[in-house]
Amino acid sequence: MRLSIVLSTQQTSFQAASFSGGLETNLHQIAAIGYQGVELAIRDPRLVDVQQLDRLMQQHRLEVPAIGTGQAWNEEGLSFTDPDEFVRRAAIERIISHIPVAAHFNALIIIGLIRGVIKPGVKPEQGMEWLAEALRECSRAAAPHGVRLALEPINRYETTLINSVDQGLDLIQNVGEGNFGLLLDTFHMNIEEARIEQSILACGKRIFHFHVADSNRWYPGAGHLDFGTILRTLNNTGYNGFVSGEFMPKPNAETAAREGFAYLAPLLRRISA
Ligand code: LER
Ligand code: MN
Repeated sequence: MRLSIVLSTQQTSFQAASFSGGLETNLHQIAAIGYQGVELAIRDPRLVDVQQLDRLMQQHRLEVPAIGTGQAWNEEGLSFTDPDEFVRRAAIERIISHIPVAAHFNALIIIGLIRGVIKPGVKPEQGMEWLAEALRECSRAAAPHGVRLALEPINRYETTLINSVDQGLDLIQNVGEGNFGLLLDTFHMNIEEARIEQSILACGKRIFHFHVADSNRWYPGAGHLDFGTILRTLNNTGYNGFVSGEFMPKPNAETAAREGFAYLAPLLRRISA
């Protein structure tokens, strides 16, 4: 397991984007701290120069394990479960438009808040049906390119759809595509799961990606989560992807990234020794 950190390619209103804006400076800092990957939050792939990004990644020897897509919901209101079929279609097309970028970097596509929330007047069963259909369509479009999709169970204060790992596993059954799995985030699990380690084991090989923040959504080590047992359990599932820091830039982005790395890197070394 290696460490990456979330970086928004645009300025964003999302609180836990560890870094945002000033791409070159941020990549330089991230690589200098010792991270081996950078998870890119991209609102719209049309606004991104992939060749330039690729040059920067190579220059700083950084991989891109995953692409975050939630800004299309936060900033444009696109969602798989909006009552307006044109909004749902635009959300599906937006996710499909990430596929070439994801394929280029061998990254997976994160389905976070673009799943939406159940809006007034929409029956929950209808919302779940739209969600499963959209995920099936996007997974099928991504499969021939070798791209995987990972849906993130997100706590109840941010969405009404898929808060827990159990609900995520039911959705996986329902969608029924091999390239569709889950992204687990310790911040959300701390709110929704009875026992974080058990939920990690229950998800097993369907863990496609992993976010870390402490209980207070500060960098790991700043709260009261037991990352020793959490990461050992993750390792025991056979997961060997990136552990990606998604925490608030507090007291500032660089200090948070440095402290998080200083806490996690020795832990990961011990676990894999
Ligand atoms: C995104 O990865 C996340 O964890 C959510 O809290 C987005 O709002
Ligand atoms: Mn997350």
